[in-house]
Formats: sequence, structure tokens, C-alpha cells
Amino acid sequence: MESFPVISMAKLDGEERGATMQALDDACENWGFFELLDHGISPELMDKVERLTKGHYKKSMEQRFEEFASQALSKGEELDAGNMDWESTFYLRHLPVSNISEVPDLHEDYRKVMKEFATELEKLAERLLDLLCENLGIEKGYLKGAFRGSKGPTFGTKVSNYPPCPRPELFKGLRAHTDAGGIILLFQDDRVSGLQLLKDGQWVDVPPMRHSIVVNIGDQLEVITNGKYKSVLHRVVAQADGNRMSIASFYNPGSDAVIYPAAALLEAEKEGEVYPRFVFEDYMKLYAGQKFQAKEPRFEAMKSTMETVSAHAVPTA
Ligand SMILES: O=C(O)CCC(=O)C(=O)O
Ligand SMILES: [Fe+2]
Repeated sequence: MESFPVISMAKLDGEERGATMQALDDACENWGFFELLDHGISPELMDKVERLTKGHYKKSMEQRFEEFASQALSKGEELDAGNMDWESTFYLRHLPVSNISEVPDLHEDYRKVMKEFATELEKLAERLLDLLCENLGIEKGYLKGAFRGSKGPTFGTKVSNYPPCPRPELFKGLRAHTDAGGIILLFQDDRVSGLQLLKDGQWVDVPPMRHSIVVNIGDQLEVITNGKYKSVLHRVVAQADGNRMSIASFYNPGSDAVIYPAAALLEAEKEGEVYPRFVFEDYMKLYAGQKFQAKEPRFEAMKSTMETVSAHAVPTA
């Protein structure tokens, strides 16, 4: 089997640009995932983010998780382990409006560093969207524009720790799902593994690599690219040893952005449209209850929502 795609962004500036763009296109089309090196976010900043995230977990999250864990483990037969995730998380929102100053229990240094990290990730996400446009043969800025809505994109970070699990055969770190949004940038632990994606019916490890950023395609990019790029199922396997840090940042459309396949990517000869047109926030409402289910019925269900929207818009007088 081919190995997991790793792309050095430094090569985009030299004579290897063509081959690198090709590797990026191949990763988006055939893996839905790739790992970026030389992405422009400084190793010093990443080290700081890691140190403060791990410190915050110890200080403010670990005890709560251990209470949850001991309760879960003591439930025995009653336990519905198949519907649980062995993870400790909290969320930060950056766009359209940051909530970092309101999230409780964060040290001032940590707030500052996460803000700085988010700014860097936002730039990287937008740079990547333009590289995708180039590969897709659509106008530069198209994807950023498609995400814009009336208030710009939604951008947020899920900070997770996957603590060691004494019963890894029973619990998942995080159950299999595709991501609902646009493009996802992940800073994952460089020692403790666990993230896997489904490729050709087999679970493949996303290898830990120091100072890399793992990128994956969400459902919205699948719709906009008319399925040329696809969101891919992934999961986190609970580990018996080690605490895995994962900081996943979701660069998503604005809540009122209307999402639909780009006209340039529609295939004229195809009967009927496979992908729907909908308002992003309606998709998220549906996803909230169906995250761990297949995406295809979600796409199907969204097909009726735009008709409802236009029916509301018909003047009644
Ligand atoms: O922790 C990870 O590596 C992935 C997390 C993830 O897939 C998610 O939060 O959607
Ligand atoms: Fe995910």
C-alpha cells in the first residue's frame, strides 16, 4: 500500500512545485488526509502550545476525567461503551468572534498563545484553500468566498486529551466519523498515536510526526468540489499507555453561507445532482445528532432544505 502522504510546503517555492501540487491533489482525492511539514508555523510556538496544553490538562481537566473514567469502568455490564468516547475536551472559538477571553480556567499565557496559534492556523487554512483552488482549476479565492457568508468563516479549536485507557478493547478514544466542516488542521501528539483513517476498507494510522500539521477534508469541501475531494472516516483508538494530545482546528463556512457544488466542477453528462445546496447552519443542526453516522443520508436529507427556504421566501400578499 502507498504510504501516508507527507507534503513539505517549502517545496512549493522551488522546482519541485509541480510534483508537490500533484502530491497534494492526490492526497485530497485519494486519502482525504495529509501531513504538512514546513508549513510556516514556528516550532517554538508549537512547543509552547504543547507545553501549556499539557499543563492545563494536568491542572484543570485531569481530575474531572478521572472521575468520569472510574465511573465508566465501574459500570460493568450496564456500560454502553460503544456510545462513549474516552476523551477529555474543551472548545475555543476564534471566528467570527473569539471567546478565548471568556473560557474559564485558562491561564493568561495560555489564552495569549492559543490566540497567536489560531491566527497562524487561519492563515495556513486560507493558503491551503487557495492551493486547492489551483489544483481544482477554479479561481483563486473561490473556496474562501464560498465559506464567507455574511460574517466570514467560522473557525474554532477543539483541544483534546486522550488519557491512557485500561480497557482499550472496550472503549474508543473517538468513534468513527467524517468532519462536518471545511478544512481541518490538527496538531497531534508526536509520541502517542491513535488517529486512524479508513482507506480502501482498512484502518490506516496517521503517523505522529514532530511539528507537523495533519490536514483533512470535511463534508463541505466534498459538496463544493462535487465529490472530487472527499471527507474520509476517521477515529481515535484508545491507548493503554500514554496521554495523547490533539488540537484540532476547524475552518468552516459561516453559519449562513450557502453551500453547493462549484459550477465549474459539475459534470454536464451526469443525470440528477448528487450533492445538495443548503445553508451551512442547517447542515450542522443535522450533524449534531448524526455525527457518528454515514454522511450520505445527511447529504440526501439536505436536498429538501433549500426548497423549504425558497418556499418561505415566496411573497404571500
Ligand atoms: O484527535 C484527533 O486526532 C482527531 C479528532 C477528531 O477527529 C475530531 O475531533 O473531529
Ligand atoms: Fe474528526
